[in-house]
Amino acid sequence: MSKKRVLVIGGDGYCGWATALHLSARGYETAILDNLIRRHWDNQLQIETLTPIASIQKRLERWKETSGKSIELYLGDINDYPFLSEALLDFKPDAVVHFGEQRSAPFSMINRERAVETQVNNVVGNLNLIYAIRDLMPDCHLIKLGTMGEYGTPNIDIEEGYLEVEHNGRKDRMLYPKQPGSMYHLSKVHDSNNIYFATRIWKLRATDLNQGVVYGVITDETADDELLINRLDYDGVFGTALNRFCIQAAVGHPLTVYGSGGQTRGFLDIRDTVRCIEIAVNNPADRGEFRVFNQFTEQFSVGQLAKMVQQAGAKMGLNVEIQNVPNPRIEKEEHYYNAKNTALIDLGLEPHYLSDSLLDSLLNFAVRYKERVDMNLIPPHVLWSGKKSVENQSDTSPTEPQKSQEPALVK
Ligand code: NAD
Ligand code: USQ
Repeated sequence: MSKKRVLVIGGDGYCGWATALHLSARGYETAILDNLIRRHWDNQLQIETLTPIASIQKRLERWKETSGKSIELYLGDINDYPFLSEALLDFKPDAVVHFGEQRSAPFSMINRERAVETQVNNVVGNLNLIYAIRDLMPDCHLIKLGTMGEYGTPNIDIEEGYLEVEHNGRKDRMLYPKQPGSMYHLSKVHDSNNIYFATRIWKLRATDLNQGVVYGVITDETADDELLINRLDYDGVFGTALNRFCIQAAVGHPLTVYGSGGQTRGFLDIRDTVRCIEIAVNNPADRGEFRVFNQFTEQFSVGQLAKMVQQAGAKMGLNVEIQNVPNPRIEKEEHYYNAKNTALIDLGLEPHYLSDSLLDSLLNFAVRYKERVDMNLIPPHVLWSGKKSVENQSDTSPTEPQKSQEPALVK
């Protein structure tokens, strides 16, 4: 049986690049659609990934040279409906994997403009995709990256998407209540509601992957070639907890645990991200089904992660300090957290659990590129309260145009 055709939207990004190569290497006809806006945001905020990433064209040329496989490229914005429609009609995917969103919680909390930009980019892009699939290829399987942060941190167990509710003697199965913690996480809730609607009303087939925080950088296809290397963000806007801690350890910066560090989240290795997507592609949702999987493999508090990095660093001779910095976010720092994650494992996921060897390899990787680290990019500068951080007290007032002060938010 011929392998499926998979369009990876956001295929120039961290999860998307690793996924596109993983699928291509395994014989799926793969295409990438991306408008490269993430590279533009990096430029605007004057941040760079730890790793020097090549242009998407150079990446794809090198992939063809080394693997003998072509990945088609559609350069454009999914908010541009004619472009999106043409790309879909041209490639004719069996499945669309949708990674193509603004994915940083701090970015979405910089100011009103960034909140609007995040929600318009994410919600409108996703809506366009829903309508394009409905009108052009209703049998196509939409695999949408959601986030565990849609649920927030409720004081009850987190189920996979749905909750059985009994109320006044009657029962129903309803979407699990959402309490997201940022304008970005809210955009994912809006996406989920829109996709759920499309599956109920138009019988589309969709899988919502509520992914936890991803860590790591090496996948089989991106490991050994600088032109295929993946991005690894460490700055206070796009960098995520464990990746940041490893890079901080490598450059001798105290690990920035926000607040008391009891914040608990689901985490997964990027090698499991790519495998989860492949599993979703191979097991499409039924027509009319809105399937929700919680895509993480383990739960940790950020304080626990910092201690693990400290111990792994000590074995390498690094003197790693942990610093509980004032929390720039408004979030619970001590809370109950117990999220289910059995659906992907039932479909065959064999998790890579967080281990000393993974931490060693991440730390070594960070040490290799440490000359590229700009220490000023490490501290968090975006405050959930909307107030300016101490460093920016002298900036323009919030009523003045905000765009000009953004570079100062990321020093
Ligand atoms: P990323 O920023 O590295 O990549 C996103 C890619 O999407 C970028 O290449 C960007 O240019 C592209 N893009 C954004 N808007 C677009 C648009 N309108 N049209 C076309 N392309 C567009 O992000 P990532 O870390 O790879 O995350 C990918 C997805 O996975 C996101 O939806 C994110 O919410 C989700 N996710 C990520 C993590 C994580 O830890 N990185 C965890 C859970 C969920
Ligand atoms: N944190 C620290 N120190 C840091 C960075 C973060 O203590 O230096 C804390 C945060 O306060 C938060 C937790 O770590 O409590 C997670 O923060 P994060 O920046 O690692 O992740 P988050 O903002 O939640 O967003 C990331 C991705 C996003 C994805 C989400 C999955 O950027 O795209 O949706 O992880 S989840 O968290 O499950 O919603």
